[in-house]
Amino acid sequence: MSSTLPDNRHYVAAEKQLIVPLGSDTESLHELFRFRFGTPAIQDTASINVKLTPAANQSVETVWLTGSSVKTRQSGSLQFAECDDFQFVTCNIDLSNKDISTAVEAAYSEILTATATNHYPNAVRAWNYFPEINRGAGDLESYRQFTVGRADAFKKAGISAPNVPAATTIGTRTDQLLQIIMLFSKTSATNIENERQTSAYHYPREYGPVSPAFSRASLIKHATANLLFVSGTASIVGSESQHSGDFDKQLQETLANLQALVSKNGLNRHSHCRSISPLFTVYIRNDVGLKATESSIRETFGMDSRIFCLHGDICRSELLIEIEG
Ligand code: 3EB
Repeated sequence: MSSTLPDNRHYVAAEKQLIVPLGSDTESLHELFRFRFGTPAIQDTASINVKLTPAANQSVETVWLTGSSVKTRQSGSLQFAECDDFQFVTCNIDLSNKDISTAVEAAYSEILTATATNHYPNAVRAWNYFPEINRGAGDLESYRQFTVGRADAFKKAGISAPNVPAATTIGTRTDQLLQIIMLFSKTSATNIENERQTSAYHYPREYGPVSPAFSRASLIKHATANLLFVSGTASIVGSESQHSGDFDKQLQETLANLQALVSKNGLNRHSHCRSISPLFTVYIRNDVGLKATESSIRETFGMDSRIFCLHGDICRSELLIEIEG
């Protein structure tokens, strides 16, 4: 399927978001992959119906475009969508009667085994969505059990820090479904850490039996564009959550983290003569602060920022907001 690229520079809180128009004229863009949030479920190999609802009750889709042709296929429990440079791999695993760490280990191992020998060797980005992320106490909390399964699979695949991908891990509120979306690339990525935050893969023991296997961001320097994938970012300084229960302060701390990440690495958009409007996905526990979030992001990153907000649970129960970019 091909589509043309509208001028989306001033597109605000759109139903459709277009990103990654990689180095091609706008006439020949092809759809590589589509995230659907809160839209009627459609089953095909090049999209996923994520079990999160948009906060403003509009339906939202994120469409990834490429200049090269696209092939899709299915193998085992995995779906693949591939173009010249990138490959999306997705799975939907029914968690009924399953232990989350075992299910995650199996899913990640299937993905990493299937991709170990293919043409897209670099794991750039992962999105993980599953229900009841904060259920259970201490090390038995679902999120922590998730990190155990993920760590086992990366270890078996020989992928270790700092080479773990950028990631988002968010709790859903319906269905017993583990949804994993991974992006692989031919071009190698440079992983980036944040000087305000301890690397997640170095978090101390108190935050779980294993440290979470993800990088703060992943940068691909492409012939025609630099692509920066920023992990879900929250109100954490060092390794400690800040401003428990205070939405506004958490929002400001989160934005300070995002800004530190991009400015320290010379990635702030003003250093590029040609950059597309940044795209932010915001995950919030409830609607408190929705308006403040949109205006603060625009103040910090530009009025043309494209923002959409989803209801979801953050992996630490005291955190109310997380933003990826
Ligand atoms: C944090 O900074 C907040 O385990 O995949 C953000 C992004 C968070 C990804 C993950 C967790 C993950 O620790 C939580």
